[in-house]
Amino acid sequence: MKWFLLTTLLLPFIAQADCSNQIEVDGNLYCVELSWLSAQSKSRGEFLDLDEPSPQLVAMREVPQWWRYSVAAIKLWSVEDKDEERVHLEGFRVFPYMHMQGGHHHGAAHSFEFDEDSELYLFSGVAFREMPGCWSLRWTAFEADDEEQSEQLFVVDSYANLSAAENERVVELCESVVND
Ligand SMILES: [Cu+2]
Repeated sequence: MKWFLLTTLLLPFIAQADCSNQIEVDGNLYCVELSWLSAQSKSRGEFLDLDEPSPQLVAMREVPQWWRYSVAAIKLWSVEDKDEERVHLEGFRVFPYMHMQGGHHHGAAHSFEFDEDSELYLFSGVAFREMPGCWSLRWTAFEADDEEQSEQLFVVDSYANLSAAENERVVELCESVVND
């Protein structure tokens, strides 16, 4: 099991590192690279890997047995470190967040942990449920998952289980919510 987890976690990071996403913690800049992994289903409280990539949008009236849970690995390293050694930042967290039309905001159940073996953060157990709004990932080093004490990391606007046309509508929805 451990071997399998390690292999799946490490694979996405063999490609050239991407430092287009940066965060600042205590005056230090870090690169944040996110790789979506296989989506999961949930059966009797247990998550099972599927042959489908994340992120998955869960259709509006989908019954919970068929929900797809999205999973991502997140790599953190110092901007100044040419070796890109993986960093474990105390208190760093990523959480799902939704901006709805009309100004309402809310989060979603999820799990976020640092895997000591791969030295990657694992973000999992989130069902991005379809609704009139836009899902994003925000990061914080504070206790609460609120908007004031966090910053946006990624907008989730390209789902693996949607067609190009459907994803285009998601992008439009996300842009309209931001300008609401
Ligand atoms: Cu919502």
